[in-house]
Amino acid sequence: RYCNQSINNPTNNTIVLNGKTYIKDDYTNVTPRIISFLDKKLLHRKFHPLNLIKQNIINYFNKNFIGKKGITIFSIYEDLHPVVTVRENFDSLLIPESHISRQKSDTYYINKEYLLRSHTTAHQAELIKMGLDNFLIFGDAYRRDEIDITHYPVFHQTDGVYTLNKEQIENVINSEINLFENNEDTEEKQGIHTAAVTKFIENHLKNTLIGLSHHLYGTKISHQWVSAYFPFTHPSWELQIMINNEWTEILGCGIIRQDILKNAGAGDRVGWAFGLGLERLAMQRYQIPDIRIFWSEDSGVTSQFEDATPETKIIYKEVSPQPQCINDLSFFLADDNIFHSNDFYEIVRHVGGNYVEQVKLIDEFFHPKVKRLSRTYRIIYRHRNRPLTKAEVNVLHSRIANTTIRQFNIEIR
Ligand code: FA5
Ligand code: MG
Repeated sequence: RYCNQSINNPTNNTIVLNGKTYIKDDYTNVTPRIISFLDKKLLHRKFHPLNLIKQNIINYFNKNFIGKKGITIFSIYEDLHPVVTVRENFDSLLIPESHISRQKSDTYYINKEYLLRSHTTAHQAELIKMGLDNFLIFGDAYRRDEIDITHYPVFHQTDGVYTLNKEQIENVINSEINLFENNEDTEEKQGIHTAAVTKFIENHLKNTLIGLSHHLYGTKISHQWVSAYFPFTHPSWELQIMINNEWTEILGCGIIRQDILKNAGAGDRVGWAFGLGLERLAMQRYQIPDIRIFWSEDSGVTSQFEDATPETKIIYKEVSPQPQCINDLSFFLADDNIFHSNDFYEIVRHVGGNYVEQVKLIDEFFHPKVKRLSRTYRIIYRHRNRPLTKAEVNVLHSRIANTTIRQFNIEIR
């Protein structure tokens, strides 16, 4: 895995991904840069905003869909590899041969058979075939898209699928229902579905997703359903919510095409599916202004989400483009003056002012020989408008040390 860069050089005619070798052909358009994103795994990073949103969505489904045995009925998939077949990404979802998303200009192909999934929906048919009735998929998706503050060639999606058979629906509505008939498709429904079952799934789908948006944005938001088109659902809708006085699309959804269920061996079931972009949700929830911020390793960004839970209200603060200057301060505390870290932070704030971006305790231990408590604080200096010189940071750092000596009688190590 770690040698992707050297293996995937342009003179070589193979690409190695996840231990598997692919032979390049005239479809190949993935670049080493795009391939390098496969190892980033943002959704798995603790305290990453996308991970927090993921947890939040999982919490909603866990809370609202408890089965007979007291456990959630949605299985969760978050480790499915993003290299999939053309069949999985397109054919299994009834996406026609001529659809524009299949073009080399829109999708990252490994070769004519394999590609980097352009949506997490790519796994839907396969999971249904495995016998799963209800599931959520989380993963990275890849598209040769425009690049602006809301689009990036690599982003993250969630798909949800919920299916039931006749008996399960009858248990819910407490009366008999016919699922299937044999008619032509209309704008309102698939020809194979009865009007009654179409209405039942539509209501269940809309209630579930309005519940999800209330869970994420609070119950005061306004929403509207707009008709949409996807080859794999009919009818289909987009859910829009009002954010800063603007209608914003947050997800696409619809009633699963019965042919997909039939082909996957679940023709006796009916159901709904939805798909949403996680960056879009996170940008709204945390007021993150630019999609590139999700890829930042700058501690000025990552520290803002540290120790957060999915419920924590965080408003993202813009980070200075100036370089950081990191200085540690280690000292022994006086036996009779074990002060609180907040008291030290007060000194840093007072002396360092706007030159300090972050300060935190990074180490504390009791020294067995000298029998004294030792602490190390890390201070990250960064000015918003200009780079700092090492010399001026050293002056500030000494001033903080001297003030702490005077106030708490510490001994610098
Ligand atoms: C889909 O991808 C469908 N698979 C969703 C779906 C699933 C519908 C199941 C019905 C049933 P769409 O192309 O609209 O739909 O993408 C879904 C979301 O992905 C978008 O709303 C957007 O939030 C996000 N997205 C798409 N392209 C990008 C991009 N380049 N950068 C960031 N986010 C993107
Ligand atoms: Mg869309």
